[in-house]
Amino acid sequence: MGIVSSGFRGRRSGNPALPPGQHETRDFPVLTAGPAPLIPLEEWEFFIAMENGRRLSWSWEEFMALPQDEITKDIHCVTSWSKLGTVWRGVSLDTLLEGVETTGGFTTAHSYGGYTTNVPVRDLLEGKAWVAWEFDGEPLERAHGGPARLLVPHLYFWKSAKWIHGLELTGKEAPGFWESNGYHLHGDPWREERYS
Ligand SMILES: Nc1nc2c(c(=O)[nH]1)N[C@H]1C(S)=C(S)[C@@H](COP(=O)(O)O)O[C@H]1N2
Ligand SMILES: [Mo]
Repeated sequence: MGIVSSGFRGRRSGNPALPPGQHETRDFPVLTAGPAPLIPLEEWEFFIAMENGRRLSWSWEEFMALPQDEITKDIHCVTSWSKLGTVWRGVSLDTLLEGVETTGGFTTAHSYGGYTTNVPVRDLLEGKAWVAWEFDGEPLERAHGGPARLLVPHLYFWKSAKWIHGLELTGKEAPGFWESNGYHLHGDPWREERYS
């Protein structure tokens, strides 16, 4: 057998960067359930609430003093658009979760404004997730989650909670906003974990 033509790849687009059922978009759609909250930097914090009752938090200034990563990743929305090669700056969850104890291994991300989404700890560590505050070299626009959002690019983009406030470690997986409304508990685009 020679080269298999891309016409025989079923629902694949022919672009190996695109998960099944996705198409590429060049612009950056805004998808928000409800109004965008406004969080002044003086009031902003990022917290981690542990199962044992301990709580860590960083002010904006403290957060900015942490090691910063530049991240180039493809993002995939469950509504079928993907945006390839997006460039971000932020603090990795490896840095933020360093020394944090968890017995359960699950988290609920809490956003300012009340949005929640659940993500297992194993999907946040080893260079897989960030709290991102810069997009394309500019401070993250409010519509896209500024001052800062969670960025978990290997899962569908609903997991990347905009206006992130903090992470609550939980003993078992507690479905967040979209996960309680029919979306998949995990959300891996390469396995098309769209709906439950
Ligand atoms: N706080 C909050 N975060 C959110 C959402 C939301 O409604 N509120 N929508 C999610 C969904 S469904 C998607 S697809 C992405 C959209 O991000 P964007 O508006 O920057 O494209 O944000 C996710 N994070
Ligand atoms: Mo979405």
